[in-house]
Amino acid sequence: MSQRERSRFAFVGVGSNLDLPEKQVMQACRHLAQIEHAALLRQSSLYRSQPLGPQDQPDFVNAVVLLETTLPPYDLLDALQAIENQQGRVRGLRWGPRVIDLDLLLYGEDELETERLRVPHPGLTLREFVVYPLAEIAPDLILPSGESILSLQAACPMRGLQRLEREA
Ligand code: ROI
Repeated sequence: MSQRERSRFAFVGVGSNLDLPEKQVMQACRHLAQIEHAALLRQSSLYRSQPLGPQDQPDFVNAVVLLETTLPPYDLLDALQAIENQQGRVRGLRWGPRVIDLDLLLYGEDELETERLRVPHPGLTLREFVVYPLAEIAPDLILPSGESILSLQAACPMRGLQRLEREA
């Protein structure tokens, strides 16, 4: 990581429901750990979750990671999209199945609202597959709105979310 610029904490949501989802999520985490000018500080367990959106698609595997980075938000987004492309992401149906999906959930305290990027991620507070892994790796987190992750978790139904045991 370059030393001159200020670094930020960024949380990234990882999801997959195609082509061996657990493997895809683990591979994405390895790729995230290799982004230049970023360090992977924490990685949640993997979670199996029911699809949000059309139900005629496989369950998802989700995780959240914490990065510390000096990359500005759009450069980080470029890096996330490069990983998606590398893992063969094809942009199909809006809420359809996907090999890998990387969402920039939070970027420091920033609130960004542009065509390309909305941070905090608009679905964050309502998605159990984001809220629970976030609370696992950052139980002290306070969102830019002032809400704590633990209060969001208390209000968020699990909808069948299952934490997967780590492989030995
Ligand atoms: N549903 C779940 N459970 N997990 C996801 O990561 C996910 N991602 C999506 C849609 C299709 C909206 N549904 C999801 O993009």
